[in-house]
Amino acid sequence: MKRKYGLSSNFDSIFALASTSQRSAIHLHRVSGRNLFEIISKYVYKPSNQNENLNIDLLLQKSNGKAISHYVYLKDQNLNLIDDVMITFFPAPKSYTGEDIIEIGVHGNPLISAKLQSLLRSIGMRDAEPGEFTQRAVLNGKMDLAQAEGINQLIHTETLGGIQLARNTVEGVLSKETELIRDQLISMLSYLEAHIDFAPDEVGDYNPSSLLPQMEEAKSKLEALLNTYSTGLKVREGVKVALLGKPNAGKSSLYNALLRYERAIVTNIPGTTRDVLEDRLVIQNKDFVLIDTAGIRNTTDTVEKIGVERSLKTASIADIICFIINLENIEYEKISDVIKFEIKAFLSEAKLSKDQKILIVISKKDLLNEKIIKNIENIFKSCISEFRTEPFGFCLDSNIVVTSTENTDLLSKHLVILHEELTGMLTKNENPALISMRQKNKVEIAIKCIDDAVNLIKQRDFPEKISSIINHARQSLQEIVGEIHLDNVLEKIFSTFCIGK
Ligand SMILES: Nc1nc2c(ncn2[C@@H]2O[C@H](COP(=O)(O)OP(=O)(O)OP(=O)(O)O)[C@@H](O)[C@H]2O)c(=O)[nH]1
Ligand SMILES: [Mg+2]
Repeated sequence: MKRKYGLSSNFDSIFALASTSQRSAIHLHRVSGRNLFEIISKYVYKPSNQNENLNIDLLLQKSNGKAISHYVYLKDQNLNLIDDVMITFFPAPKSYTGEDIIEIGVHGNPLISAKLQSLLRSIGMRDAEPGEFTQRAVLNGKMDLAQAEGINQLIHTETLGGIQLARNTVEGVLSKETELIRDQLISMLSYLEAHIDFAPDEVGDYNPSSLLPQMEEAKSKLEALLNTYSTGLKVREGVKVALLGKPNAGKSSLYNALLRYERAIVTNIPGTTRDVLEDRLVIQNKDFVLIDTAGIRNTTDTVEKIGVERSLKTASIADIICFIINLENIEYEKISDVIKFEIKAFLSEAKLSKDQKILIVISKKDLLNEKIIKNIENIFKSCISEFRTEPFGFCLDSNIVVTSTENTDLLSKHLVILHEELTGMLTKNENPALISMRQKNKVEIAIKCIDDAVNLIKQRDFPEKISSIINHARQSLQEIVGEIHLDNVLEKIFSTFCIGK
């Protein structure tokens, strides 16, 4: 049967163990190359008659060129049995790489895998480099470079959010968005090129300022795309939630309660926590990194002092600060002053930035009287206007949460809301997101080029110059999805892949 092979068909056949190499139920080996089925057919035997080869060609004809799986006996050149295996044939071009692919599932013993691999080597195949299967898929037009990066992230990401972003990229959401912006640039280029090549009576008067609105639009789309990188990092790595406050506020107790196990040491001695603790936390499929810190106070204790410095450092890198206030044993009339004093002291010490969120959490609810619990929201509302004038007081969430360690549902709910505010639509819809530094750099170059082009237009510079710089922006966007001519760039990208992918 004649099959179409892609660009990479001049390459040799490659193989790799695509699953774990540890002892396990199955070891899955993957082979990709040209005319693979013919080569391998000599070693594949029918289980019903172990002296008769399986007629792969006939099977593929019956399946109309679709992938087929078979239970077979695999023997080496000396007719020694390697293993009874499940083998799947994926004919070119409808395979992952665009070449013929064979997947062989042997019993998951490293010795059996070694026997299979030595057979493959002895018949002229070689061990694949990391990511080489996907590289061939890109070369054969099965996917673009951005999608390939999505595949790599799908495997490496450690969060549910990361999986969703990677999935969107694999589905081509980012590729489509860059294509749309690139098309806009191409339409500007065609206007400029027309005026370079033709006289005004043929193509109308030359008025490059007419391109400015389109340029603004392309730039704002690119800037929105650029922002998805840092937001995407929050989604992928988890939104950082730091529990901060004075000693004994109940930070470590809430840390344990949210994690649902006794991770941090809790005592009634103020200054118990000295170091920063970090753990992953998932609430309603949202990924967080929960951080417990040492209580902030003036202290002469050397170790505690270092702990406090670390707490303040953590405050500066957290996405959400849960500022914990303990109102245990505070008279009702003094509550407002205590809240104001603690928040002001914190805001004056911590170095915050405008995109952080602060949620005020009143701890030890079970120790507070009903009057406090009932009126705390109103008391807080009357305080909050004062904080607006404080540096970074505007980061304060206008909500206040009263919680005990017994029931943290309300606190969790607020964390989910703040997560959504920080990550926006990125986790909700199939929105494009930049998922690698490489992609981010390409978008930054395109934005810079558009800025330069706008300046050239305003200075009434030559259309050739404007065109050349817009073309550079177009090329940079093109490189997000592919069209990279430098082999070393490709090599760098695929070197971070797993072997067998
Ligand atoms: N009744 C009650 N006690 C609590 C609650 N949360 C914390 N506590 C108690 O408050 C004390 C201090 O709790 P921690 O969680 O260690 O406080 P912390 O803020 O981590 O303190 P440092 O590590 O010293 O900064 C402990 O005795 C806890 O048992 C709560 O919701 N209810
Ligand atoms: Mg603690």
